[in-house]
This record gives sequence, structure tokens and C-alpha cells, in this order.
Amino acid sequence: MASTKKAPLDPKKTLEKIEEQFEMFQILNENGEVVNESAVPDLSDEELQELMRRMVYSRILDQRSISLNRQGRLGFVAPTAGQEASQIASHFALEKEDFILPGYRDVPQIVWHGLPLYQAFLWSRGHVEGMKIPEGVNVLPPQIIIGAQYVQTAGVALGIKKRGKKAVAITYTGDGGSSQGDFYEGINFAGAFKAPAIFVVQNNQFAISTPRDKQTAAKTIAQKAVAAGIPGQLVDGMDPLAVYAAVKDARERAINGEGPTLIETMCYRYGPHTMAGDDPTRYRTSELDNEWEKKDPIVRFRKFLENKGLWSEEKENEIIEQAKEDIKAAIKKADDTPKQKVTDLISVMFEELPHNLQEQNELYKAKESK
Ligand SMILES: Cc1ncc(C[n+]2csc(CCOP(=O)(O)OP(=O)(O)O)c2C)c(N)n1
Ligand SMILES: [Mg+2]
Repeated sequence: MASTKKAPLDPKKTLEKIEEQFEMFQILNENGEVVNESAVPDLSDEELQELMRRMVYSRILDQRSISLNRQGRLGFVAPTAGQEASQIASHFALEKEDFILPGYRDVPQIVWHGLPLYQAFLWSRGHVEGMKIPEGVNVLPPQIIIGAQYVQTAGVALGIKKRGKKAVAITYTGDGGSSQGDFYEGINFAGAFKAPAIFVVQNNQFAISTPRDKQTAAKTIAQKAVAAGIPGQLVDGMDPLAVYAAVKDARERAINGEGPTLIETMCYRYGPHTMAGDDPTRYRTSELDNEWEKKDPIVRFRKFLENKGLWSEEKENEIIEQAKEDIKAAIKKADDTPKQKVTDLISVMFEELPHNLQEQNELYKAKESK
């Protein structure tokens, strides 16, 4: 007779043990005080100021993009305010030779990586000139298909590895994106091939109107790394120093041949999902908005820098003015770009046009020359 002794199965405990290990990594608290001294990254005073400059600039770019959209001068705009630490501080840990595979909200990172601002504006308008990315700027067009950039990143990272380059491919998606099949395929493949990839999930708590707790039963998104056999890190995405340190660490391991990392940045978008018309008051409470605004990355970092004597109102105002001037010049340059023709759109798709597109191209060429 078979033994009636119960096997000591406890898969629930296994899960709990895994989940409790995913603690949120933080260096600066909401008051800009260092709470994790040993983790403070080695950045010079100038670098700290530069990081702040870029976050302030990004906030202004967001505000101006929203108003340009309202004036009908921009097309697609996905607001970024609240996500500056997740976006700018993660980018700050990269090098020029690294590749960025952005989602639609990640325009600031690709602009800081070298995409001229007027081209980002043209992209917003759906103009083909927007994504003719200059030589040497390692950026792919922002992905609209949720999560697709994760699979592409595994491929780009494998390519980097095969060429023996000391660089990484970094990609961004959202909490919603982490539910897509592409998310799992990307992290799994990169893990299997130890490809130098950094997978960032900017968990801004909502996928349009769907809250994070309806997205997954998992306690954290970072723990999804466990199934792919890669390191996962949960980070305070409103803390620029923590985000910077986590990405820097992931980058170092990646270029040392140790493979990819999944990083979840806990953050919030203050604005709507996009400027296409969703109303956040229909799916968020003002209490929740207020709670997150207290964690603001720029306020927090300003306090930190002021305490070190590295920041002033004057300095910040100069940056704001500079950003506004740059944006004005960039929108003018976008306006001055010749209007897109149908043949521009057709001819940009292939190096050599297939037969049917050649026919269409000829047809439109004739129309456009009238
Ligand atoms: C494959 C696919 N499904 C659905 C959509 C429609 N869609 C656009 S944005 C979005 C929500 C994404 O949320 P999240 O990943 O959290 O990113 P966030 O916008 O919050 O930055 C959805 C479902 C899409 N673009 N692609
Ligand atoms: Mg989201």
C-alpha cells in the first residue's frame, strides 16, 4: 500500500518567499534626504546638476508639448510629468553607444540621446522626416504596439553581443505592457542568450484607465524576472538617484557578460494617458494624485541639491527659459519642414520598392507634380 504520508508541498510559501525579497530600492526619501548612504552613486556636483537640469527641461518640454497639442500644432503627445526620474535618470546611466528602444511616452530619453527636438515634433505629427534618425544616434522609433519593443530589444542586445561591443540595449514599457506576451518572450530570450539588455517597466499605476491591481496577481512586476532566470529590481521611480544607481548597476553587469535585468520603477503620470482625450478624473481620485505629487522627483531632487548648496531658483529659471527657447526654435524648424507628400511616405518604406508600391508611387508622383 502506498504511504499516506503527505508530501511537504507548500508552493504558496515558495511564492511568498520570492515576493518578500522584492523590496523597493530607494536612496532619497520624499524630503530629499539620503536614506541609503552606501548606495549613493558616485556622481560629481556637475553631474548631479546636469541630471536636475535635464529633469526640469523635460517637465517644461511636457508642459509645452501639451499646450502645442491643444493649439493643434502637435499630433500625438503622451504626457511625461511625474516620470522624470524614471525616464531621465535611467537615461543618465547610459552611454552614447547604447541603444534605446522606446515606447510612445519615452520621447525625452531619445531626445537626450541625440534625436533633434524638431524631429521629435515631426514624429508627433506623423511626418516621415521625424524618424529619419541621424547616423550615430542609437535610437529606434517609439513603439506604439504595447510591449513589442521588448522582443526587438532582445534581438538588438544579441546583435551587440555578437559584435563584441561594450554596450547595452535598453527598453521601456509600462505596467500594462508587462502583461503582453512580447514582454515575457523578450526577457526570456535575452536571459537564455545572456544578451546585454535592460528592460525597464515604468509602473505608473495605470494602463490608460486600468489600475495596476487589475493587471496581474503578482505583488510586483519586478518579480516576473524570476521566471526568466534574470535579476529583477523594484525601484522607487520618483527617486532619481535610486533609478540611476539601478540602471548603472544593470548596465555594468550587462557589459560584463552577465545578461539582462528587469527594472520596475514605481512612478505616476500626473496628466492624462495621452492628449487624445481620456479624462483621468474618471478613473483616479484626487487623493491618489495628491499622494503621488508629494513624491515628486523634481521637488525631491531640488531639496537634495539645495542642501548641498548646488541649486538655486535663479539656475532653475535659466533652464526653464532655455528650454522654452529651444522648443520655440524646434517647432519653427518643424513648421519649416516641407509638408509630407504621399510619395515621401511610400518611398521611405523600402530601399527598393516592390512592384505594387512602385506603381502607386508613380501614380502619386504624377498627381503631386500637377
Ligand atoms: C498590442 C496593443 N494593445 C493595445 C494597445 C492600446 N493601448 C495603447 S496604450 C495602452 C495602455 C498601456 O499602458 P502601460 O503599458 O501601463 O503604459 P503607460 O501608457 O501607462 O505608460 C493600450 C492598451 C496598443 N497600443 N497595442
Ligand atoms: Mg502604465
